[in-house]
Parts: sequence; C-alpha cells; structure tokens
Amino acid sequence: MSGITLALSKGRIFEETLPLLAAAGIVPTDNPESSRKLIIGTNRPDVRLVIVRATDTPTYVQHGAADLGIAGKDVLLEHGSEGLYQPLDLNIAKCRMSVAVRAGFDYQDAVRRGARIRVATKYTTVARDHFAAKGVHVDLIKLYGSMELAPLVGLADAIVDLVSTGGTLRANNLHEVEEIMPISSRLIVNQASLKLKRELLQPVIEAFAGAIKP
Ligand code: PRT
Ligand code: MG
Repeated sequence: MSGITLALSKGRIFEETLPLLAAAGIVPTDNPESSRKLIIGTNRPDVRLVIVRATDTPTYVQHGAADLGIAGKDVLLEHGSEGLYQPLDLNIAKCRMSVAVRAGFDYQDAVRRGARIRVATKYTTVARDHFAAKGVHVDLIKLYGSMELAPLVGLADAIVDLVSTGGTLRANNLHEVEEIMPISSRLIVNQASLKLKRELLQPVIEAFAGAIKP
C-alpha cells in the first residue's frame, strides 16, 4: 500500500487514540465498536486503520502489515520489540501491573520465609523477571484471561495482572500487595516503513507527540 496503515485495538486504546488522530488531521469513517469492519477508512485517502486484537498489534507492525500501531507496554514486554521503533509514550490506556493475592494470604510473610508462591498470569515474562529480581521462588501458571478467578479456586496463591480502578480486585476479594510497574500505551513503528514512508509518517508522529497529555 502506498499510504499508511495504523493498527489499533478496539475499546480503550481506540477511544483514547481518537484525539491523537484528530491532532494529526485524521478522522475514522467508522466506529469499530458498532461496525464489523476490520479495515476502517479515514477522511484521508492515504491513511487507513486496521482493527486487531490488542496482543496482536506488535505482530502486524513487526511484519509490516501495518506501518505503525498503538500497543500497551504490557503487550510489548510480553511480545518483545524486535524490529519495532518505539518513538513515543502516548500516556493513554494507563494502568499498573501489580501482584494481588486472595484475602488471608500473607504475601510479605511468604516472601520473607522464602516459600514457593504459585502465581497465575497472562504476563509470564514480566512476572518471571519481577520475581527473579526479588529472589522469590515462583511457579508460574499461564492463563489467557480472568486471572482473578485463580486464587479464589485454589489454582494459585497470587496473580500478576493489570489494575486500573481496583474495582475488579475488590469485587473478587483480592488485595493488591505490590506494584510491579506503571503501564501506558506506546506508538510503535515498523523500521522499514520509517525509512520508506518517512514523508507520510513523520508528520503523524510529530502531531501525536504534540498532542500527548501529561
Ligand atoms: O480484551 P481482549 O482480551 O481483547 O484484549 P485485552 O484485554 O488485551 O485488550 P483491552 O482492549 O482490554 O486492553 C488493551 C490495553 O489497555 C492493555 O494492553 C493495557 O495496556 C491497557 N489497559 C489499561 C488495560 C486496563 N487499563 C485494564 N484495567 N487492560 C486491561 N485491564 C483489565 C485488567 O486486566 C483487569 O481485568 O481491567 C481489569 C481491571 O480493571 P479495574 O478498573 O477493575 O482495576
Ligand atoms: Mg480486555
């Protein structure tokens, strides 16, 4: 494609990207929440959006199926960022990666005793690095969603998951015991596209940079 293709996921990333797109003079012609289209046009004939699963965004950009994309730091850390240029922290879709345990599980005591902790998570890379750096022994259990359930049914002692309002943890009687890192979404750009389509991409990157809210 001679124009540029931007990969986005539905939901919070799409919503929070709209003002950044507007700053670059880009207005989508459909809303992915109501439309079933996976390729969405914009007011600019040379710019289109592709709607992908959040965890798939780096894959599309890495392979050049999209020239650029917006992905959570959580997704980038798990996926790896080989072949991806990451020029901007967009400061959107903010949350934190945390450790949470069921009520009654004494996390600090388990850590102090050097006990083995069973941790359920979708974020095995982040979790492995975090507990290794602390010298905590963990058995990681890979899940693909609804991590909050695992401690409630005895699958795990703890979870590593994203927390934003804390409402999901509260509703499931879980307690946040440690923040691992703050999370926000990043602009990612295919490195070959950056060279070959610089005249198209550079103004978009600059407009996004100028529209980032602190
Ligand atoms: O939903 P789907 O399975 O398709 O994919 P996804 O969950 O990866 O995508 P999506 O669109 O839900 O999230 C996209 C990105 O938004 C993530 O990669 C994060 O970088 C970012 N983000 C910001 C969040 C949250 N906040 C968030 N709160 N992603 C997920 N959550 C979930 C969290 O996992 C937990 O289940 O919301 C729940 C906690 O929210 P609170 O408000 O109850 O604390
Ligand atoms: Mg989700």
